[in-house]
Amino acid sequence: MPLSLIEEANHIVLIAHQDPDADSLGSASAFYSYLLRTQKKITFYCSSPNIAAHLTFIPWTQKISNRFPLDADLAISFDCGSFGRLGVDYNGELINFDHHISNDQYGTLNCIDTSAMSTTQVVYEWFRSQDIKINAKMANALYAGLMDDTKCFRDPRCALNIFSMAHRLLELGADHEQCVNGLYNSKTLASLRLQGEMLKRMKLVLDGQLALFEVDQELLALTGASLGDCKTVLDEAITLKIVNVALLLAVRKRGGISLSLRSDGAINASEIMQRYQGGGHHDRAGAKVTDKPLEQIREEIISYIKEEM
Ligand SMILES: [Mn+2]
Repeated sequence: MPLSLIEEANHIVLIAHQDPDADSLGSASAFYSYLLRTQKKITFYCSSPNIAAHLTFIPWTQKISNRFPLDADLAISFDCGSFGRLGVDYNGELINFDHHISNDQYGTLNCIDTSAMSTTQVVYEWFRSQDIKINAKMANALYAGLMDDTKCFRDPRCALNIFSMAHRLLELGADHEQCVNGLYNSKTLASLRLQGEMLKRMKLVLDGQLALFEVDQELLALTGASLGDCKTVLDEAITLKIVNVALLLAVRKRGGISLSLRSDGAINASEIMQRYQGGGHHDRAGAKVTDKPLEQIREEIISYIKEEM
């Protein structure tokens, strides 16, 4: 049980993954609030030095440190599908809270529900199973992760349990307006400019079923956007009626190619990304490749997609 590991620990580190999203930060944040009730030392860790400004409405993000404490005797990771996503080479006791289908169970204890729509849902269910009181701060953090991972409840798999959870969290004090404004009304001009350029350059292949995007550092410099800004365009492309899959190949600053794949269910994105040591979910996944040129990766992935469709 996670509870006994937690009870025995003195210094607990909560880990959000590299380049954290609202789900990873929200689940770690809710846990941070919960652990404040104990007398333990807590560190909120993330290896990425800068947290995106639009996510700083999530409670406790100002406490995040990118230095991993040496005296930690328990770490809890949130939304990290693989050990590499932790961004730290820690080999002590580790609880792994996650919902990625590709999670490789790297924890001492793994609390993984691949049917959950967000890691905040896994944490919420765990709090409920332990009769842990959820205060307004925790509710807001859990709600932010749920909202982000369900694309603002637009995911077709949102069922009654998701709306019940949302309802309950709102009753407990989650702030819908703050979450919507933080997650959807905080775009930068650079990211919108980038989206425009990417859509202009989008190629439709496989009879229009695959939307293909390629981004290099020049395009990022031209628009002033970051690599992280590219992914939202994939979600736009998939809303085209004929498009079932969207693929992004982006050249990274320090070499290598960053891959992001979105599927409307036609193919298993996670399986394809696992061929490149990446992973994720059935409908969205990613990987980083350093040993192959972009052209080769592009052609390989197109043929994998073709096989599956
Ligand atoms: Mn997630």
